[in-house]
This record gives sequence, structure tokens and C-alpha cells, in this order.
Amino acid sequence: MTIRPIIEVPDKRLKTVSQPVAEVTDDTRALMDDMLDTMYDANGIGLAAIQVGVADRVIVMDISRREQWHGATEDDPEEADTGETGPRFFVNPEIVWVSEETRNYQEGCLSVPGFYDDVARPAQCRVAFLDYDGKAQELACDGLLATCIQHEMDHLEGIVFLDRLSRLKRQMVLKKIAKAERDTARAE
Ligand code: QAP
Ligand code: CO
Repeated sequence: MTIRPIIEVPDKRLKTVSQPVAEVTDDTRALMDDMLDTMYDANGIGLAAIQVGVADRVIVMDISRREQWHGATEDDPEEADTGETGPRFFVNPEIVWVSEETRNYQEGCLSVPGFYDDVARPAQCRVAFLDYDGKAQELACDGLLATCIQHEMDHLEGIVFLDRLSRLKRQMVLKKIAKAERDTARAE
């Protein structure tokens, strides 16, 4: 169990399309354990392997910890108790169904620290995947779970939530990040 460094925008590696995992092995589980430690340490609710530089189709999530994450979810009564407990692991996830109904959710990302914005996505979805033990599973997702799994699956395609904002907003965020970079470089 090791905390790994999280890659941040505008690092090009975040644009990589991740590869399917041939088989869930002890190595895959070690990666998932590290990812979970890394995510908890950073107060996150979801993390894709590419965010720690591994281009495998692997995701860890724990939305029961979302009170730790200061997104705009607190005041949503619908989300008050999702009954979610503990971590979830997804290997080679595939979306097998999405609802026509969409929903706006304020998203953040451990690879875009300090920035949050609304993204519209299908409100519900069904996901097929392999679990921690390599067993095939299917899961019906709603609310934050549906939003989070779609956000994480975007990472597997090299997509960051900024790519789903307007060009103007994306440029603004990237400029701010570049400026913050310059300021720290100068201070060193
Ligand atoms: C993806 O993101 C997500 O900027 C997971 O300062 C988030 O865990 C999907 C985080 C919201 C749907 C809704 C971000 C923590 C965590 C930050 C995260 C920060 C501290 C982001
Ligand atoms: Co993310």
C-alpha cells in the first residue's frame, strides 16, 4: 500500500487511452490498493489508473467518503443517504445502458485541483466490469455514483472533465493553472 503521485493537468499523459486488463492478478490488486490509498490521502471519491500514470482500464471509487470532498453535493437532499459503504473497484468497465434523462452535477478532479464546474451527463447508467476478485459484475448507477463512474470512465478514454466544458471555460482554467505554475516557479 503506497501513496503514488497524482498527475495533474496539463500533463499529456492524461490524454492516453488506457488498455484493457487481460486478467485481474495480484499485480492488478496491488495497483488498486495503491490507488485507493492515494485517493483517500487526497480526499477524493474516484480515481482512474492513468491519474497515477498507469494506462490500464482500472478505477477505484468510494462515494461514501464524499463528505470529505468539498464539492457542491452537501445541500442536495436527494443525495443525503445513498447507502454507499466502502470502496468499489472497476476493471475493464463498459457502459451497457444510459438513461435519456441527463443531470447537471458539479464535478471536480484530483488531476485538476481547486476547480469545480457543472457537467451534464446521463442521470442513470448500467456498468459491466470485473471486480477486485476478477468476477464479472453489473451495477445500476444513479446520483453521484452514476456521475462519478462516467467521469472516471472518461479518464480511460483520455478525457478530463474540463474537455466537457465550453472552450472558453476550459481555456480560462488552463490559463489559471499555467499562471499558478509560473508563480510557484518564480517563488522557488
Ligand atoms: C470525480 O473527483 C468526481 O479539487 C472524483 O481540491 C468528482 O475525487 C466525479 C478533489 C465530483 C463527480 C463529482 C478535488 C479533492 C477530489 C479537488 C474527486 C480538491 C480536493 C476530486
Ligand atoms: Co477525474
